[in-house]
Amino acid sequence: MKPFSAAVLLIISSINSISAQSCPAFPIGPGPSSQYLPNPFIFQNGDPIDSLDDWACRQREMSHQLQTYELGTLPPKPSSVSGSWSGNSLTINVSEGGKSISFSVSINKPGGTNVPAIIAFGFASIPVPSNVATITFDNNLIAQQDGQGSRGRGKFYDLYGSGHSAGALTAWAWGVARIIDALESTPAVGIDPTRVGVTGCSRNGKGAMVAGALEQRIVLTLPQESGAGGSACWRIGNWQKQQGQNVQTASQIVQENVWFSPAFNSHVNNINSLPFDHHMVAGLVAPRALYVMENADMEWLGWTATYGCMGAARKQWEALDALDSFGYSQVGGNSHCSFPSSKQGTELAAFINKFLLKTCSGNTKIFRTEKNHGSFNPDTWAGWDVPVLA
Ligand code: MCU
Repeated sequence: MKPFSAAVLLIISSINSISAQSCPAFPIGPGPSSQYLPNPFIFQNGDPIDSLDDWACRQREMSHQLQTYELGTLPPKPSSVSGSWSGNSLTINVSEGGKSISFSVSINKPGGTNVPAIIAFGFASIPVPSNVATITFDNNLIAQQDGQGSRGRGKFYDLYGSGHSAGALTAWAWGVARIIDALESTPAVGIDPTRVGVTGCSRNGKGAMVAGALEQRIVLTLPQESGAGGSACWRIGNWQKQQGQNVQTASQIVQENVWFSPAFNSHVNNINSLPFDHHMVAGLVAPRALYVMENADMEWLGWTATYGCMGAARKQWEALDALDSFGYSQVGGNSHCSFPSSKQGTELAAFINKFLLKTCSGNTKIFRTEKNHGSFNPDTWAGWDVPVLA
C-alpha cells in the first residue's frame, strides 16, 4: 500500500508547484483581531478557500504571516550547498554572499542504499527502528538556545548576520533543509531523501514542528512534548492562565529564550491581534504526516492548549481527506521526554511504517487524550465549517 492516496499526492504536488503569481498578494498588516483561533479556511481578506489551489495559496499566506510576526524569515536555498560523507559523518558546506559555514551530522544507518531516515534534534528520544537511519542534528550549533544572551549566535547567524530576523526555530528549519539538500546531492550516504522524518523533544520538539512546517520535503513530523511554542496554541494557553493554571505563555516564553523572532516581542501581550495561532503552524504540514506526542501530566506545556490546538489543526487534514496522516496522542505516567512505549509505541510504529518504510501496518488516524479537559469546549475555539477541498 502506498503511504498517500493518489489524491493526496496530487495535493502535495500542487502545493509544491504553486507560484506567487497564481495566489492573492500577501496581506499588509495582521488583519482583524480574533479572540478564538483564526479560520484557516478563509484568506486573511475574508475570501473562502474552496479548492486545492486555494489551500496551497493559503498555506503560503499563513507561512508568510507566521514568519513576519513570530518566526522570522526563512532564507531561500543558498547559492552553494554540498555534502561530504566520511565514516558516519555527513559534513554540509554552505556558501552564500561570499560567506561560508559548515556543520556535520552523524548518521547511524543500516547497510544498503535508499534507506529512510529520521533527523533527530539533539538526540532521538523516541525509538527508531533498526531499518530506519537516525541522523543526529546538533541544532544548537546552527542557532544557540541559551537564554537572551544567545540571540543571533550560531552558524546560521555567521552566514546571515546576527541581526537576521529568524529565531532559533526558523534557523534550525533552515539547517534541516540543508541536511536534505546534502542527502540529495550525496547519494553515497545511502539515504532516500524522499523518505525523511524529523523529531525532537520539548524545546527541540518545537524545532521539529517548525521544521516540518517550513520544509516540504519532510514527509513525517514527530514533535514530542513540544508544548507552548510547538503544538500548543497561544490563545488557549492564555485561557488556561486565566483559569489559574501554571502554563507557559507567549509573554513568558520570549523572556526565557530566543526560539522566536525579535518581531514576536511586540505581539506577545496581544496575541488576539495575530492572524494565526499554532494550529496553522501544524496546518503548514497538511496533508503530509504529523504525529504529535504530548504529556497529559505537564501543566506548563499547555495540556489543554495542545489538545485544543491540535483538535483545530486536525480539521485541515479533514478538509484534505487525509485524516490517516494526522495523529495527536496525549498520555500520562511518563516523565518529560521519556517515551511511553507501552502507550505510544504502537502508534509511533504505525506512522514510521506507513510514511517512512511504506508498509501498511497499524492505525494512523489518531486523536486521543488521557486528560480530562473539564470545561474546555473545542467548538468555541474552532467552530469553523470544514470545506471539502478537491
Ligand atoms: C517544553 O519545552 C521547554 C519549555 O518551553 C521551557 O519553558 C522549559 O524551560 O524547557 C522545556 C524543555 O525544553 O525541556 C527540556
